[in-house]
Amino acid sequence: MKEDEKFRLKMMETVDEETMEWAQKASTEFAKRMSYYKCAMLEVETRFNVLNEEYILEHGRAPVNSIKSRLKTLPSLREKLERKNIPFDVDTMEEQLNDIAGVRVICSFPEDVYTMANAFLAMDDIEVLQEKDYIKNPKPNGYRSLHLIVAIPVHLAEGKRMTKVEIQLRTIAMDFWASLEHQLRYKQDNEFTEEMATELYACAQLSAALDLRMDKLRKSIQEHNSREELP
Ligand code: 0O2
Repeated sequence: MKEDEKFRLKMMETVDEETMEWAQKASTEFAKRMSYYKCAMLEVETRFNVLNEEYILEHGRAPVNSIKSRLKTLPSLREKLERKNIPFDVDTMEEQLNDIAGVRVICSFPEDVYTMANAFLAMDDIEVLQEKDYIKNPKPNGYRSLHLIVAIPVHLAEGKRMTKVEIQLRTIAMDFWASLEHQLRYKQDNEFTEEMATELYACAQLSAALDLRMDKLRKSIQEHNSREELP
């Protein structure tokens, strides 16, 4: 199946009739804008893959464990616009929403998160629009990640188009907690009680402690190896 067809099917996967009607009103322009977001997302992914390769060559280990990308689906876009009281119009959508394209970079160690983020942000054609460091300042529920909103150029036949992408950088431990927390919070039919929130917060503390411990271990292995290499 061609990439375009796969993309179209993915977009339509969860769409109900009403949403389809809503989307069709602006279909051509909408599809065009979504394809720019897809290109921007691929561009961000490629740049992190390149940084990862370069790091492997220099240091012999991979700072990036995996990269996940997603385009917001039509129902999710519509829900967000309605929640924020934003009328559906492709220009307004582009102006007001920062997370239509999202890339999640899962790193091995906390230090890798900052190494990768800094190397990416140092690229001279990237515009940083927003930075939220939930690693240095975790959310009250314990959520940790580094969030960046950037604009990256997409080179089209008619010229360059700066396109917004939300990038979330986190460690494997941070991702493990966030994925399960998201699952528990959204899949739960029952009320989310104070006790459950406290337990989740305790798990977040455990995951942060695990990150610190693994990082310490990495550093001591590195120090040990460099001592061994001394003449
Ligand atoms: P999805 O499906 O992952 O996209 P905004 O998006 O600007 O309206 P906000 O709160 O200012 O909202 O943005 P923020 O704090 O940067 O968080 C946006 C995204 O971070 C969320 O997107 C989640 O992916 C993730 N996130 C933030 N807080 C939490 C949390 O407590 N738990 C988990 N598991 N993820 C979190 P969406 O749109 O919620 O969902």
